[in-house]
Amino acid sequence: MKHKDCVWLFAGLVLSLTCPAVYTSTGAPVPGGGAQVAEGRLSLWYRAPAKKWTEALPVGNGRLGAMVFGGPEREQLQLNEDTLWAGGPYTPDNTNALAALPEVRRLVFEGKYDEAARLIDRSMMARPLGQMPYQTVGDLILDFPAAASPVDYRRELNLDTGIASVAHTVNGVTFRREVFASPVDQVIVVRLTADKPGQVTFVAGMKTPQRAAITTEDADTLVMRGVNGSADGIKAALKFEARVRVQAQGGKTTAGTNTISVSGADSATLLIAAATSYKSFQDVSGDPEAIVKKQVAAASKKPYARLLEAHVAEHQRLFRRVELDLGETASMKLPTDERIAHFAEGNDPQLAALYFQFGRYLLISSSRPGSQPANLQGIWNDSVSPPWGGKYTININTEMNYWPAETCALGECVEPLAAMVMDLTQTGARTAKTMYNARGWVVHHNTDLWRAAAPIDGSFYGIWPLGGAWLCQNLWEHYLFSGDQRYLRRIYPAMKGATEFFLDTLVEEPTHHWLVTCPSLSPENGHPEGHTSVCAGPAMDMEILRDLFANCIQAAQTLGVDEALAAQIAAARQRLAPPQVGAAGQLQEWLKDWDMEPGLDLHHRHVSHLYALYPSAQIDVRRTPELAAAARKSLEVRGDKATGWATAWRLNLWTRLHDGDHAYRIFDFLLSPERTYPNMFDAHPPFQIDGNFGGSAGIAEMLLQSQNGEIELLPALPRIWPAGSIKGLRARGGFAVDIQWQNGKLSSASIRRTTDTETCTVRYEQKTIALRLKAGQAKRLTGELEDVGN
Ligand code: FUC
Repeated sequence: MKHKDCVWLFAGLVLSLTCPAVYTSTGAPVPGGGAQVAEGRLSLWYRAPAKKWTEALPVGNGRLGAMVFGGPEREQLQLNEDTLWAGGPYTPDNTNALAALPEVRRLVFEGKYDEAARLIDRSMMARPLGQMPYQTVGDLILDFPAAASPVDYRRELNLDTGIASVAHTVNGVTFRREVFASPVDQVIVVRLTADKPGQVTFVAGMKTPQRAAITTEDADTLVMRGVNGSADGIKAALKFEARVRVQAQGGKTTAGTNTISVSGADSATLLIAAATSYKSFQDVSGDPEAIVKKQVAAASKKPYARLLEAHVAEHQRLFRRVELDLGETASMKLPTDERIAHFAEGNDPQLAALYFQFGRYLLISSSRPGSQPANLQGIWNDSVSPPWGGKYTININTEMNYWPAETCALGECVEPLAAMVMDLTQTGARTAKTMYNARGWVVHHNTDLWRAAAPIDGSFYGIWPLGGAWLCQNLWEHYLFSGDQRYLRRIYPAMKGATEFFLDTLVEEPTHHWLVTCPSLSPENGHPEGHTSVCAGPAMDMEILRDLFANCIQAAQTLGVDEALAAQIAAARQRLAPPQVGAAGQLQEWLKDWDMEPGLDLHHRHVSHLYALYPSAQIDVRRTPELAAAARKSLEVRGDKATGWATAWRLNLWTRLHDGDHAYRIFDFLLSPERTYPNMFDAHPPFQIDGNFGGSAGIAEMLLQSQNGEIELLPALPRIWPAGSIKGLRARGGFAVDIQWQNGKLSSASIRRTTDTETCTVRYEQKTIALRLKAGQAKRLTGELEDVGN
């Protein structure tokens, strides 16, 4: 019998004795190692080094990222800096668009969709037709002396501390590596130790696919100076520099032309800094050398223990806000890759909790105040031309990245998204004026570091003007959860500008005289009248605009501004095309009932028209049961299995239909080797991080929803998790919520007020209770929703 079989036999035995599962509390995790890590509750761990990039482990501080491979003889740290993208400031707006617009609209309303698409392709698309890709810095390589078969190898990522580590033993000496990306000191730190003196020997070097020179300085520092790539005819405009200082304790450190060698040291600390000359989407005059020199000099003055302590404290300030316990089984003793491979067997609830926390870890590590927002790969990318450019695809993907932010108590992580939207109000105003002669701002289905806003990739994908409007919804959610009026004042111009663009560009469609977008499309889905997706007024557009307009009116009222404008917005909102139920009982994706026509891709990955069910709350099982039934029908037709992010969207949608078991079936697929790599990164495939974030959001939605003015406990609890607890989830209005359940039923809950909102209504199944809370007060509720005080 193989070792693995033994473990499974053991697991089965434990299960049969303790069925359904061994439930324990989450316990207090130990920074930097210890029992918690060994038990694997909050760690991903492996018995072998990473062979592929999707096996390596990610660390990040929002701005800097590294993928840690963990080879005993060769360590590879693939490095990223979040402003290293190709190109430079550019203006892609097509000046022929405005003249073509009336003719495009005429063709669409006459049903000549292919002709309209051809005209759009000729006259309205961005120049260049693509945007700039996100690019890798390169790699730090550490070569260690060849070792005769290391034993006791273990590689791990501790989500609670944000430390990736490697340990192995060679000839009786145990070596340990720790790697973290400090949000406090703005460097990636590598610590190399051995349990016997004088054993740390290695050569550090770098490599990169960029145009760069690698040299050494000061006998202990590696320096990579380079420039970014050009792309699609846009010239490279960025300088970048990466700097690695090697501080060895004991032994001998020597510099070669492009390597630093350490021999016979007791330990060593490496400080990695990287920066580019990017200051903003229109300013590339930064001095990366000055930045990285300063960062390395400042970090060099601190002992390793202080760097570590500051990093762990800042990471845990965010990470520890939420704890999830779904029960534990013997499966959790297995390495993470084996657990993923066996997840579908249904006896590893703790892996679901780990996946949930991994999504939170990734958001903390790829999106912090001051950094760029998380892109298609978060911050981790080993290529100069990654899939889809590693950009911001905003017809779903970027929005999904931020779905877990509010519910999972990571509201600060939205800040880079808000900052990007404020940039887009500037570039998008140029696009709105040039292409549509409209007020406000517009951005189509993609953007990049340079905040390009024009339609790209051809009419089939690109002529969709709702990207900015949808992003405003994410920003609004942050207000709903935080109640922060200063923040609302800051983002209001973005909401107002997005709205004004549509007040100027909505047109009346000839049949019902509804106000619709034109030209537009239902993201990436072709319709049956022609070979195009181009159409007028797809359901998703109307749904997003219903939200945008309502939120803009509410924001104006809250801030006491723009009364006349609010009235205009309300009038336009009334005239938007309404949701329609088609002949098959489905929610119509388009103005016309095209959904079931022959030749359509019934299982298309995008489920754009279901935006109204999630992330929006326009469709709801209790308030709009007919529309909810239609949405369910659409969802059934689309099916459960899709690309990573599209699977995660379906998961969230089923939670809103309050069908926990169906949601779980989808989650089960998401956390299968088909959709999850060994390092737990989501597989579109290829790697795309949105599925991770959508997955975490989906688990939160199973346990808590608050979109209806009520805090609903366990709205979609799957039967496979009969007992468990969650602490620290957030509800709209600004409440922190803890929930415990047993035998599939609520056993107790606690609601804590975190903002100015004093009252809330809590629901469990058919029961509700109204609570009034003082500032900071928490109230405990029984499983029957009885208020049992503080
Ligand atoms: C949209 C999706 C694709 C992919 C890309 C980045 O175009 O339709 O599946 O996720 O974005």
